[in-house]
Amino acid sequence: MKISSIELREIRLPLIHFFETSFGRTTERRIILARVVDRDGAEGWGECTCGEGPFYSDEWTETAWATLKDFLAPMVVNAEAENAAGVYDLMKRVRGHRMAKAAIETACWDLEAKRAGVPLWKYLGGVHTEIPCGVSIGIQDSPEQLIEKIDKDLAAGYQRIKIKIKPGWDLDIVRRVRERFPEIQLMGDANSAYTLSDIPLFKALDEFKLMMLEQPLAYDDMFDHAELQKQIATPVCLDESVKMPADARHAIALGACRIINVKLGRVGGHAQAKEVEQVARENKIPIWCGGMLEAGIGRAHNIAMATLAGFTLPGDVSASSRYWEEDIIEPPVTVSARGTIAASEKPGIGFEVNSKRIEQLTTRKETISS
Ligand code: OSB
Ligand code: MG
Repeated sequence: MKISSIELREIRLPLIHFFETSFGRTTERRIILARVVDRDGAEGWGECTCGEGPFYSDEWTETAWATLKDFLAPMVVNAEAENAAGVYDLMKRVRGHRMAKAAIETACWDLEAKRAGVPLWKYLGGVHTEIPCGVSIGIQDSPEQLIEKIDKDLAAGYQRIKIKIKPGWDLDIVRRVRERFPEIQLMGDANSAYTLSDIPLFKALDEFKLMMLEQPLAYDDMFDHAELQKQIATPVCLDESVKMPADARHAIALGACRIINVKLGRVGGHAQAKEVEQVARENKIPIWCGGMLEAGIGRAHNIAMATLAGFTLPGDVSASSRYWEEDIIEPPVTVSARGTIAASEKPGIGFEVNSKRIEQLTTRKETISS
C-alpha cells in the first residue's frame, strides 16, 4: 500500500445533549477527519477520537492536529507499507499520540477493504454479524433526569446501561437507579475519579451487583487497581490504563481487571486493537468496544472492530441519533429493538461519507502530499 495524499479536516459538531464525566462537560465536538488517497485515486476515511481538552487522555484536538500535519501524515505519504496492518509501524518513530495515529491507520484499513471489495469487519477477521449495544449516560443535573434517560434508552432496546460516577454522584445514585431498575445490566464508569482511600465506597457498591466498575482509579495506574480488585466482588474494567497490547498483558498478569474496554483510537488503530483482542481472548478476559462520542466515521470503525470474536459484552456504540441532529455518514447508525447494530455488507466502513455535510462543518483543512 502506498498513500499519495492525506487530507486532514477539523469539523465542529454540536451534541444534542451535553455529555458530562468526572473530568468535565462536552457540548460541542471538534473532530479531526483523515481522508487517505492512493495513487489510483482509491480513498479511505478515519476519525481521530481525542477530546477537546487533555482530560480523558493527554491527546486533544490541537495536539492531534499538529502531530498529524507535521509528523504523522508526512511519514505515511509516499512511504511503502505492505498493507494497512503495516501502517502503524511507519509512524513508530513518534511516541504515543495513538489517537492521532489511529486516524490515519483506520483510514488505510477502510481504503484497503474498499479496494478488496470487502466489508471492513470481514477484512479485519470479524465473526459477529451484529454487535450488542449499551449506552453511556453522563452525569445529569438531577437524579430524576438520569432515571428518565435510562428509561428512554431501555425502551429503545439497549442491552445495558452505563452511568458515569464521581464523588458526590455515586452510591446514592447507584442505589436509586438499582431500586428503580432491579434487573438491568448496569455498570458505573468513574473515569479515574477515586483513590484506594475510597475502598469502603467500592465495598458498599458491591451490594448493587454492577456488571463492572470502569476505571475507578488513576488513568496511569495498574498496581492500585489490582489491590482494589482483590478487595471487591464487582469486576474492575480498565479503560484509560490500557493504551497498548502490552498494557493488556500487564493488567491481566497483575489482576488489575477482569474486563477490558477497548477503544480503537486509544490503542492506536485496528492492528493494535486486534492484538489487544487476541491477548484478552487467549486469557479469557471479556472485552467490549468503548466510545468517544464519535461521529459516523469513527462509529463505523468501532462497529467493524466490535465484530472480532473476543468482543462479547455490549459496547458503548449506540445510534447516531443519540448524539447528532444529522450524522456525517449515510445512512446514520441505527440500533434494532433488540439493542443490536448489524454489520454492513458494503465494502470498507460500509457507510457513505456525506462529503457535502462534512464540507459545511469544516473549520480547517490541510492536504499533505509529499
Ligand atoms: O470513559 O468511556 C469513557 C466519552 C468520552 C470520553 C470517555 C468516555 C466516554 C464515554 C462515552 O463513556 C461513550 C460514547 O457514548 O461514545
Ligand atoms: Mg470509560
